[in-house]
Amino acid sequence: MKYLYRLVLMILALMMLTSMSVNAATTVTLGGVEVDGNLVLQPASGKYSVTYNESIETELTAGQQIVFLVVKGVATTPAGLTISADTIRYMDQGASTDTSIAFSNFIPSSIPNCTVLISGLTGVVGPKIIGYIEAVPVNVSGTVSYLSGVINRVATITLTEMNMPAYIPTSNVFTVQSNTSGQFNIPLVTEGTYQLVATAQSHAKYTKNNISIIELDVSGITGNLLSGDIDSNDVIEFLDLSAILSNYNQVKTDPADVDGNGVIEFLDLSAVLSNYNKNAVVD
Ligand SMILES: [Ca+2]
Ligand SMILES: [Ca+2]
Repeated sequence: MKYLYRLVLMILALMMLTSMSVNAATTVTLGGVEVDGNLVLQPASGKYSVTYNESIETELTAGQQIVFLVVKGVATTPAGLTISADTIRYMDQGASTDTSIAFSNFIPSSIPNCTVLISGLTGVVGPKIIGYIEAVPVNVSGTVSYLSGVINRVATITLTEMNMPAYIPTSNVFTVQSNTSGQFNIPLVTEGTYQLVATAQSHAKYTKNNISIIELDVSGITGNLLSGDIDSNDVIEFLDLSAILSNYNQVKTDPADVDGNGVIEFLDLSAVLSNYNKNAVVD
């Protein structure tokens, strides 16, 4: 009876250990797909290495030829990937030991979010996913135009990831300020499809949809914030005009001072008139 009690305790302890190791695995979202964080490869000096230890004893025998693939895209099963000449970012082959196969110091030809697979295991049909590589963040830059005044007005640029699945609680959001010439630079943007929104005081916002960030820097984005939207409702209309007229020739800090030179005057009026009845620009 005493031994049975000990046996039950040991089994319980083992079960706890097993569940602990499962809980300890973090999940990482790559391209909207949750993957085991333990399988996300970390580069050393820009190079990647991976070792696969067979999961059952008969998968490998010494000298077995194994094909190694790094494929663009992320999926939790190989069926979710497109494996073709266009999507393969690295390919190699090597001979295994009796228990493992290693590929060291490889560099994919480019680094979008990738899935790492091996093929040729005994008893495994088709390739098997053994890891993932995270995309290298890129730089997104461009220039927005607006009526820049003497108060060094700048635009706020917000880049928000679009079309995220509902189970992802938060989207990637990046926010920067432009300089007074409207130039902006957003560093470390991760792969995805984004919406850019630029706002500035007394201007209708500018929106650009479906900016695809894959693996290369994006530069040369241009956009136009229409000046004269004093009440910030993204259309330049009578309310904006009347705000100018009711403050005309006054020296004050007010959104009606479209060009930000400290006085509401003909420059502000002409900004409203030149965009009258126009809506915020969406590209
Ligand atoms: Ca308005
Ligand atoms: Ca002014």
